[in-house]
Amino acid sequence: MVSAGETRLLVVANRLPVTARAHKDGVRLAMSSGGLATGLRNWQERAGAIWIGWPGDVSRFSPAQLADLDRQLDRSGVVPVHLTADEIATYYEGFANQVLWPLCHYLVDRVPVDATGWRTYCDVNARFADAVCQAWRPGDLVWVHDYQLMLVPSLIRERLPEARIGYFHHIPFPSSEVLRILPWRQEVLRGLLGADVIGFHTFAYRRHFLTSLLDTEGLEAEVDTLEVGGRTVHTGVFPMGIDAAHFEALAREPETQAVVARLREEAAGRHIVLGVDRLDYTKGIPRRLLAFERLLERRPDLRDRVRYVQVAVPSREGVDAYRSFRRQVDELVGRVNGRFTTLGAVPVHYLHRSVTQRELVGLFGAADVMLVTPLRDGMNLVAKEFVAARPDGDGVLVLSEFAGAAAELGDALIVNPYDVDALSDCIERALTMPDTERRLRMANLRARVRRHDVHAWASGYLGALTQATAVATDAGDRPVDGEAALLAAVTVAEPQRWCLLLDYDGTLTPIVERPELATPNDDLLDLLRELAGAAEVDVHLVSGRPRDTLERWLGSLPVDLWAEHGFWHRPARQSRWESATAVPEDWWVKVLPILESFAATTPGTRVEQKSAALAWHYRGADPAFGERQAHELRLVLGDALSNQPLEVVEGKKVVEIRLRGVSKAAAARHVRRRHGPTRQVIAVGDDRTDEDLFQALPDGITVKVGPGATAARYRLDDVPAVHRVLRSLLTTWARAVP
Ligand code: GDG
Repeated sequence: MVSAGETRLLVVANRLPVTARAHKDGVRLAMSSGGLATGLRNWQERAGAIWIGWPGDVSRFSPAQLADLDRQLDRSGVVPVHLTADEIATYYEGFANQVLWPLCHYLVDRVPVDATGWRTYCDVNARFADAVCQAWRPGDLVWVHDYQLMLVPSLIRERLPEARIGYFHHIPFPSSEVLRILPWRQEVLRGLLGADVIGFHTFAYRRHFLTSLLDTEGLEAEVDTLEVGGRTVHTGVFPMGIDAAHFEALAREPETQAVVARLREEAAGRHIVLGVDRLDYTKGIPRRLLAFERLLERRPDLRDRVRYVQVAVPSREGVDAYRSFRRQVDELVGRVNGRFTTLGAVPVHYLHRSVTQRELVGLFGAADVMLVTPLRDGMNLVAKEFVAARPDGDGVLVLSEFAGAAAELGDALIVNPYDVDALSDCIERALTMPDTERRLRMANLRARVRRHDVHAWASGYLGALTQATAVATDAGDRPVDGEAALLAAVTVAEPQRWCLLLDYDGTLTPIVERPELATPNDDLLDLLRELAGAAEVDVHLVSGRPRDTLERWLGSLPVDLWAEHGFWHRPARQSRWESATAVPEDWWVKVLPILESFAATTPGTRVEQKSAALAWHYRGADPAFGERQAHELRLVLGDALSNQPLEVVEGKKVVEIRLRGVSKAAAARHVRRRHGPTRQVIAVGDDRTDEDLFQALPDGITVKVGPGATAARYRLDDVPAVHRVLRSLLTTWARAVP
């Protein structure tokens, strides 16, 4: 595995963590420390990180200032992708923020009817990919960020097939029913699949992504990985944290304590309820104001005892929806204040501006109740910052169930932000919560936020990316693609006496919808007969199928048959089957009813009974439902089979339960016992169960059919390729024998 100490990181994000200001002689560059930059600090110090992205609007810079900017960026390890005003209006404000942003936040009515910008989105994504390809060196890790750049992973992959690419999605990934509204859903999904590791904040987002792939592309995940064009794509859940130590230290500084004291003094004994958000329609500000209004209606006694401070940071003001949203919020604030302001107090203090980080932490420290009630939010870091900024262990967090943070911060008061009455009750509950409960909840929240901070997040993600791509950097560990390489290996191998161990389904015949229809055709039977008839060649068919099927289909051939994954063996030219292990009589009693109940409730599935195994086949089920049921079945079996001599084996669209220790490796052991090293073994298979065979033959010529991770040394694309190779071998062997 490559360690951080040796590996450069290319971070690709729409906006660079820099601000450039022009002055008369040139440009002043300030690096800002956003969450991501902070999380990568350790990596940057050890191995170096190069940032690639948009440095902001530099349209007013003179040519000399632009040249100065590029020089300084270069010195700071930053590669700028300059965007024109038109590109920003179309790609960023147009497509990313007017189409993808509302869609991912389930606010489909906000998507303009004349959604435009797709072409520019593609072009700008291509420009980012160009910049990455130019900066890239073999071994680098590339980490692409967020919804503005969803096509970049595949655009890089096309040009640098061996690149190690990660992608992290910072906003919600919507349900597949919402994503399918997007006319370019397929392009966007395919864009992401260029990555090796696709990261999300929550399990739900990952689930939605995988369901979208199944619905749109027919691509199925095995737990959390996907096989795409011969590559393995991993998906993972990495909830982003904050620099908790920094917020805590800032909160303890005397200057910050002074801000807290001043805010409390100004509130003159009133409770402070706080909201801090970008002024964005996803953040739930109008319903929050309505809930506060309702509270003051219901509880006149609170009217002069609570102050609600709302910081609304100006955001995306170039987008129409944000301008009209601002008016809506202004009006609501005016209405609540018009109704409830007294000569002594204004209930809502509304700041439409940003604040310094010290003011922000001061506000956190002064608040009795923090309202984080977005309608949807990828994570929401403000919730975590509030918690970290409370070393006094006090304060109540009210958190929307639709913020990613809710999946982690169960000790907050969790609320449905669409339910104005519930939100109003929740604010009341927070204001009147007993001291011990407040402190207990806050203590639990603080433990979580401190432990899972931004450093843990960045190293967790990059660790996963490093590990997932470690094989790709070591060509020696990878199966060699292609028929030519395999034939060359056979031709040079000594001795020239052979054992062929061949799987059946998916290797010699294509996988079919109904397994009973996979009968061998005459071509295949001829091929196998000729192979078995060649001098010094033994052929073994090693299948998961039951004895009677193999006998019916292949019994007339002079080959060894292995049924039920090596449990039964019928030597060539004999009629008796021998079992490899003694089978306890009632081993299936517990398992069969479970499988039958799954077959009954999952249309299109069926149970197969074998001597030493039971299998639940779900190829005929609705793909998504079948996968979900298979997952459920594994969980149920996990409980039911503990302490039993049984194991669960995954196959293609089949969950199989078999006696522990029974595997195709039995066939490998048999030929080794019988012939020792005097015969070279070629083993060919496509399924997980064939991996047992490959692993038992470390010095054999092992061949995986189709994509996917494998222990095999060679890879063939498909069944026709297997037939071609076997035919060529026949010719080679015929020539070798006089
Ligand atoms: C996206 C996702 C996800 C805000 N106002 C001021 C200020 N801030 C800082 C906060 C916080 C950050 O901005 C906002 O982060 P959020 O997480 O709340 O939201 P988004 O910007 O929408 O970010 C989001 C995030 O990506 C990370 O993956 O959590 O769900 O939408 O750090 O403190 N900072 C200062 N003054 C302000 O007025 N100094």
